[in-house]
Amino acid sequence: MTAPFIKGPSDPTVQPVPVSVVEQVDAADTTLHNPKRAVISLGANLGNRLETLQGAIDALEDTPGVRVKGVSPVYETEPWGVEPGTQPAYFNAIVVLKTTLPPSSLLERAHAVEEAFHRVRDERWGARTLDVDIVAYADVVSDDPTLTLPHPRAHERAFVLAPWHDLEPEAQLPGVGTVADLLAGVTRDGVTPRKDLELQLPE
Ligand code: A4P
Ligand code: MG
Repeated sequence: MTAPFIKGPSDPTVQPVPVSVVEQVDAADTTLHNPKRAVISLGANLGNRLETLQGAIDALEDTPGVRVKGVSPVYETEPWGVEPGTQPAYFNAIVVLKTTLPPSSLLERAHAVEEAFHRVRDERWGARTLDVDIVAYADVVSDDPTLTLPHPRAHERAFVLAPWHDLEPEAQLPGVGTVADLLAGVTRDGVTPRKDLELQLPE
């Protein structure tokens, strides 16, 4: 008489799940339970800049695990880091969101939103239809080059600090200082509020 066929842990027909698959599943499941605050900088200097910024805000809101909480005024800004007159002016704005995504997933999403607006990454600081940077994520401080937090150049850029200060006058750049103090220490030359324009908070 043969033994009953019982599927148990020692059953040779049950394949162990490869470690790589387990890791992938775990990564897909890394959402946080309590939402964190993140500050995003948007910049556009090609095409219909206002439409692009609004599209980016709407795309962020359409992301599962992301809620847009605040949108700053729009600034028209001279390109930073390039020869004057070689690139069109930017529109810049700041978005504050609450998210259950960990920082790495938020960065992936930021890149996907850039791609959706056909950003071509050719030269550093080159003209672009859309740039989506993570300025800050909760109180996280990290020098990881893939995602440096806070953004390594945010503290010296009026095109980030001015709209952020309008939206959140009490804001702090984690590990650096208050946005108000930082803004007082940089030039606002070439950073002009466009009071005639407005971005909408998604409904
Ligand atoms: N990366 C690291 N940390 C971050 C972060 N906190 N947020 C990595 C977003 N990305 C981060 O970025 C290069 C790499 O940075 C990414 O792969 C990411 O993993 P990128 O967007 O591919 O290239 P980039 O934006 O051309 O370069 P970079 O160095 O990020 O430039 P910035 O600092 O974003 O500056 N002038 C005005 N007036 N307004 C602007 O908005 N923007 C830039 C871009 C230059 N001049 C500007 C403006
Ligand atoms: Mg960038």
